[in-house]
Amino acid sequence: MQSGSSAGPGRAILYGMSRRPIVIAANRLPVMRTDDGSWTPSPGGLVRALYPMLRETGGTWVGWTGSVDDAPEPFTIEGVELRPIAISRQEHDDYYEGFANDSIWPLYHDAMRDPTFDAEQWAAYVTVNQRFADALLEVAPPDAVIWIHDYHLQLVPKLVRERRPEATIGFFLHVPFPPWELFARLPWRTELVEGLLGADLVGFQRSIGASNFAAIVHQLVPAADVQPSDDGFLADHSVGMGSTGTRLRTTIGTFPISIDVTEFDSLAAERSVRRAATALRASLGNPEVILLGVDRLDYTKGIGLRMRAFRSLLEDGTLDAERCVMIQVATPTREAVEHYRDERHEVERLVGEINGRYARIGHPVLHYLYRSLPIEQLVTLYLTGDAMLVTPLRDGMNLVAKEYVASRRDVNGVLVLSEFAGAADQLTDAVLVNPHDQQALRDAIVTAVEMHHPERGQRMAALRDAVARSDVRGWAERFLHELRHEPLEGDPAR
Ligand code: ADQ
Repeated sequence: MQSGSSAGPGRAILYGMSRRPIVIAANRLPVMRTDDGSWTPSPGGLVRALYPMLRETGGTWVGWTGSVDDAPEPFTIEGVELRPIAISRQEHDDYYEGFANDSIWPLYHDAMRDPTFDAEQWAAYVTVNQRFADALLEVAPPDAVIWIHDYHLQLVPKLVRERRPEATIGFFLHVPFPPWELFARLPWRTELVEGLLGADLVGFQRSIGASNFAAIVHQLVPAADVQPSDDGFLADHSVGMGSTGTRLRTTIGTFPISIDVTEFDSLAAERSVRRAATALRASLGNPEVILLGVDRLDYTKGIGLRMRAFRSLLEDGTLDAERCVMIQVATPTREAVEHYRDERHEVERLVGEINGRYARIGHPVLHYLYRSLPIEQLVTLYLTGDAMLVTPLRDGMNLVAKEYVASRRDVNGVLVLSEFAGAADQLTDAVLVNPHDQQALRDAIVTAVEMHHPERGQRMAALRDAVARSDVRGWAERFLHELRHEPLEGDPAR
C-alpha cells in the first residue's frame, strides 16, 4: 500500500521548496513525560506528520504540557524546539474545560449538549489565547510560517496579525464548523470570527465547514468581500490590520486530515500483531462475528446509540449472543466535565444491562474497556473486528475509520460509517448510515454482518485506495503549500 502524495523520492524536494521555519501552536505540546521524567514524542498522526517538517526547518511547537502550573523552560527534542505555555488551575477550569470543551465543543457539534456561555470562562479563553500569541511572537522569526491548530486557539490569528501585519499565518480547525443558526448563539461570535480572519488561510475538514464559515464572515463582517473561488472562498477584509486600512486576503479551504497510513499498514503486517489477533478471537470463543467500536468516550461519538442498536438486534433474535460479540474500547476523556460523566454512566449502564441479559458465565456478549491502549493493541483489535462501527452523531473527520481501513491489508472487514463523520466524504464505499435513525443503524449492522465476498473485498479494496491517496503528510504538505502560495509538485495548476 502506498502512502499517498507523501510517498517516494519527491519528499526531500517538497520539504526543500521552502526552508522557512515552521512554528506550530496547538493546545497541547507534541510530547509527553515518561516515567523517568524525560520527554518523548506523543503518539498520534498529527505529531508524526509535522515532526519531520519541523526537524528539517528548525521549527518550534508552542503548547501546554497537559499539567496545570507546569511550564518548564523551553527545551529541544530531536531538533524541534518546544515552548511550554503555563496554564493555571483556574484557567484549566475556565479556558480548557469551560469555554473550549463546554461551550465551543458542544456548539460546534450540533449543540447536542447545551453549551455553557459564561463571561468568566470567555475572559480566561481570551487571556490564554493572548498568552499563546505572545509566545508565538517571541519564538517565530520574521520569515516563519505560523500554523495554529483547533478550536482552543481561535483568537490567536488576529492577536498575532495585529502585532505582526506581515506574518504568514495558517489556521486549521479539526472539529466541524457549524451553520449560522448555531454559531449565532455565541455571545462572542464576532470576536471569534474576527480572530480567525487574522489568518491568511483557514482550513476545514469538510467543504460544508468552509461554506458555513464563509457565510458567517459575510454576515458578521459587513466590510468583508467574500467570493467563491475554485476550491473554497476568498475573503478580502481589514480585520487585524489596525487603522492602516490595509486589506488582507483570507483563503478559506477544505483539507481533510488523514493518518500515517504506512504505520498502520506495517503494524498490521507484523507477525506478532497477526498472532495476537488470532489469539484474541480464540479467547472470545471464536465467535462468527465480532463487532468493534473504538472511541474517546465522548457524547458526540454515538457509543450509546450503537449499543442500543446491538441490544435491539439481540432482543429480536436477529443476532445470536452465542455467535456474535461486540467489543467497545473507550478512552477516558474530559472526565471533570459533567456531560462526559453522564455519558460514561449511560454507556456503562448499557454494558451492564446488555451483559446482564445476554451473557453466559465466562462469555460476555459485550466486552468493554475504559482505557487507552498502545497502538499495537489497537491494530490487533482492528484485525479482529469483522465490522467496525464508527457511528458519531457529528465528527470533524474520525481517524478511527481510516485506521481500521489502513490496518486491513487482508482486504477484509466491513466499515459501518456515520454520514455525520467528515470521513464519509472520502470513504464512500463504507456502509454509510444515519445514526439518529435507529432502524437504519440496525439495518447497517445487519448489512455488515451478512455481507459476503466478493462485495466485502471489493468495498475494502476501494476504501484502502481512498485512504492510501490521502496520507497525513500529504495533508500537511497541501496545507503548507497553499499557505506559502507554492505549487504542489506535479500540480502546476495550483
Ligand atoms: P478525536 O475526537 O479525538 O479527534 P478521532 O479522529 O477518532 O477523534 O481520533 C481519535 C484517536 O484516538 C485515533 O487516532 C484513535 O486511534 C485514538 N484512540 C481512540 N481510542 C483509543 C484507545 N482506547 N486507546 C488508544 N488510542 C485510542 C479530533 C476530532 C476528529 C478529527 C481529529 C483529527 O474530533 O473529528 O478526526 O481531531 O483532526
